[in-house]
Amino acid sequence: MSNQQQPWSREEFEARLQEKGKLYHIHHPYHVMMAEGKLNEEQIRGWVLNRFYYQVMIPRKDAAIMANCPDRETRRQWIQRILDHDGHGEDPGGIEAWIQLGLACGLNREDITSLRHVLPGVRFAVDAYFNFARTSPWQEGVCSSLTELFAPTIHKQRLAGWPELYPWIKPEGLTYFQKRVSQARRDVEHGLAFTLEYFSQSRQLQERALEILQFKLDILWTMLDAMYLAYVDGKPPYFSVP
Ligand code: AHQ
Repeated sequence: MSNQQQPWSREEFEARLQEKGKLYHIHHPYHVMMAEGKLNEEQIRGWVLNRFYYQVMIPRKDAAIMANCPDRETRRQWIQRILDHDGHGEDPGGIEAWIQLGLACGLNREDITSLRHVLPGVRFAVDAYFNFARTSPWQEGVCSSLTELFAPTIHKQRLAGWPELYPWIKPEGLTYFQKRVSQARRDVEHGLAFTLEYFSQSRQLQERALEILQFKLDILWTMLDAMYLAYVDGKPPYFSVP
């Protein structure tokens, strides 16, 4: 029984979390095609339109974690994530920056913000993340954000590749990715330190942390599965119904 075993050392536990990076959505065919410049304008715009639902739900997910969290010190840290996305003072925030990405890809604001183009599979995956945050202990919500261990790489990959691969996208659209490189690093510093500490109380909790990270990896992968079927395979929902 795993809960009779000793917890892994912090190093071993972190190594097992990091090892999950091999399942990160940077390896999904949709992102591989994106990084190779193989996506057409409709496939890039479809990705921007669908990912907008993920972006607008992130601050609500973070607010749900805060609502569940009685620990003031954690809330003082976590509130920054909401400000990063919703904006604060002069900074319009990441949601507005994602809209700017959409405008730079030739979309109009209403197409993006109406969410009318969000695929059912993307909506279900994102809502699963939001409902997980609302209904799980706040500590599990903290752990679930750790896919950002692997996020700086994918943001840097876009910043490096898109200007040449997708010259039709206005360069100011990339501001979102630029901001996320440092924000993700800062988020992870807090999230990883907390996870290594809290979940190391037992081997069972450490295994639970890996299970939570896998759940979040599944969410990110499934979002792209829905987009691949719709925009690469040309099989959007109900395509087969005359
Ligand atoms: O833009 C992203 C973002 O704001 C967040 C918040 C964080 C979370 O709380 O789960 N995860 C995340 C991610 C963002 N971008 C994704 C991408 O590929 O552009 C990566 C994603 C993540 O790794 O969870």
